[in-house]
Amino acid sequence: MYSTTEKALIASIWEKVMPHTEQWGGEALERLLAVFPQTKIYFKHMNTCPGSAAIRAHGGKVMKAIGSAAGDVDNMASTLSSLSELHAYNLMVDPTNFKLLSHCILVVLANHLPSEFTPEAHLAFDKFLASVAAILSHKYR
Ligand code: HNI
Repeated sequence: MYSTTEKALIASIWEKVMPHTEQWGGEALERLLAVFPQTKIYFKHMNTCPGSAAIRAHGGKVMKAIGSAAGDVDNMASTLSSLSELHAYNLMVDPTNFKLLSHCILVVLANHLPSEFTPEAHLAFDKFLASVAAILSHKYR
């Protein structure tokens, strides 16, 4: 459950991300692969070198999916349901990796939004990303 304040914080951070989904999503995924190189195993079919266009484009897709959840936090589970099936049944991504990606996304937001990313916004967005991760991991149970 999200309070009105948390929803407002998530919406206001998302509003700032929206014009940069591709760029910032790409940066988050690039950071994931650099800082946690064990995650490269899932992207063997792509060029995972720093600056890879494929990784940048994929990061954009991930960030857009996060945006669709941020637009309606009360209905995230249904918004993300097909992605949950994809990650559990087809891609078989170990759920630990969702936490690592969430961390990288928070770092990218803090980098780009030094004044807006207050401790309160950080807390609300971290809670939101933890919900996204929980939903994407749900089908493993
Ligand atoms: Ni993820 C495909 C969203 C975390 C590995 N992933 C997608 C797609 C979206 C997406 C959107 C594209 C689906 C399509 O084309 O129909 N991924 C998300 C979200 C999160 C997430 C919202 C968490 C916040 N994915 C992760 C993590 C990994 C991961 C942590 C592995 C470390 N995802 C993949 C792989 C694909 C993928 C691999 C398929 C890529 C391809 O195109 O072949």
